[in-house]
Amino acid sequence: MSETPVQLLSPDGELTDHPDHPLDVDAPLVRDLLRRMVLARRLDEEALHLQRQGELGLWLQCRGQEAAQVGAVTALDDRDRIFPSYREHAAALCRGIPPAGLLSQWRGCSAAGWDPDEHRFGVYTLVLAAQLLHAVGYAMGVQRDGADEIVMACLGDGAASEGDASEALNWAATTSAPVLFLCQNNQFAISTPARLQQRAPLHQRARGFGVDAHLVDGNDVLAVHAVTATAAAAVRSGSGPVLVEALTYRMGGHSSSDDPSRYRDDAELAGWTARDPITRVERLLGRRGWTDTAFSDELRRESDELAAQVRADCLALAAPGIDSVFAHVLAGGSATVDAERSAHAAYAASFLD
Ligand SMILES: Cc1ncc(C[n+]2csc(CCOP(=O)(O)OP(=O)(O)O)c2C)c(N)n1
Repeated sequence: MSETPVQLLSPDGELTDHPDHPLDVDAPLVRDLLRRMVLARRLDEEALHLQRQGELGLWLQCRGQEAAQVGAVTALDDRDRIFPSYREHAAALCRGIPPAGLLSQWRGCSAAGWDPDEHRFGVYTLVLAAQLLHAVGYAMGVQRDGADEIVMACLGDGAASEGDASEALNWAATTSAPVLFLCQNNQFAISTPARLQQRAPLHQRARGFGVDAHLVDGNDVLAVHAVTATAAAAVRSGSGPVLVEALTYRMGGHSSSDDPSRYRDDAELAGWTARDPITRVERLLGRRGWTDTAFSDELRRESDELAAQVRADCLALAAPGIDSVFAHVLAGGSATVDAERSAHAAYAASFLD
């Protein structure tokens, strides 16, 4: 049987304390978390519009998952390393990745639009769960170097069904690697509901591997922030990996290519809409008198500006020359790749236009 998820903020905006996950909640913290979620949602919406207008090949919305990502990343230190999957746009914004960097992959302009070292944020991984093994391997290196950082590895409920996920959990447990696994259980793996692909909830499965685990309301940014802070402190103390399962909901389709109304019903969607991560924080700010017109006007202005910037930056992304495909195959180059580059150049030159 699954346990009750940790919650600090009810969907009505009512705040309660949790004995195991204390958090000093004040206006600056709540405003900061809200701002990050609002900007992430605006980026997400604008990117979807761009996809619909043919400017992006594909977009995978993170709408609904802003609290899980913002709550978790803001509970880490900047030096901690994150290994994302492919829907972590809100997390990426928290790490200062420029929106154009995020969009360039989905516009087909690059395989990764940012420097993972600069932002301490790995490239998006589309092969499910592969990043978990990268994260554990990296964390084992951190451990051997005695480096002052921990690693956060992101996965979805669907990725948890991959063999690589079990392998990563087991390796992390047996080596006591400093990894915090963040599972955003958004209820679906494309069209497959989580209940059809697991008999035991993921937080329980993690414990079976010897990985301590927490279950949290993933639409409650304060709860995710508090639980991740507890988990990060444990991982940092050297006591081994921890998994945080954030129960959330993917409000959009799996990607801009599918129609979610084919596999889920309106009542379910309405139930989760009532638990929207942004609305409940706005309610808290209202209840406490922590908001005013100046704050909301400024946030609206900032998000309009972001949307305009996202659009302008996207349209300015130039298609890469074919040479770049050959340039990044092998460090130092190779005669075979050079021959292939020449063969392609000759082929391209054979066309009349
Ligand atoms: C190894 C592998 N198998 C299958 C796929 C196809 N695939 C892409 S996304 C996806 C579902 C992922 O669901 P989840 O991990 O819950 O993440 P979400 O997309 O819901 O964020 C699948 C099966 C893949 N990308 N990689």
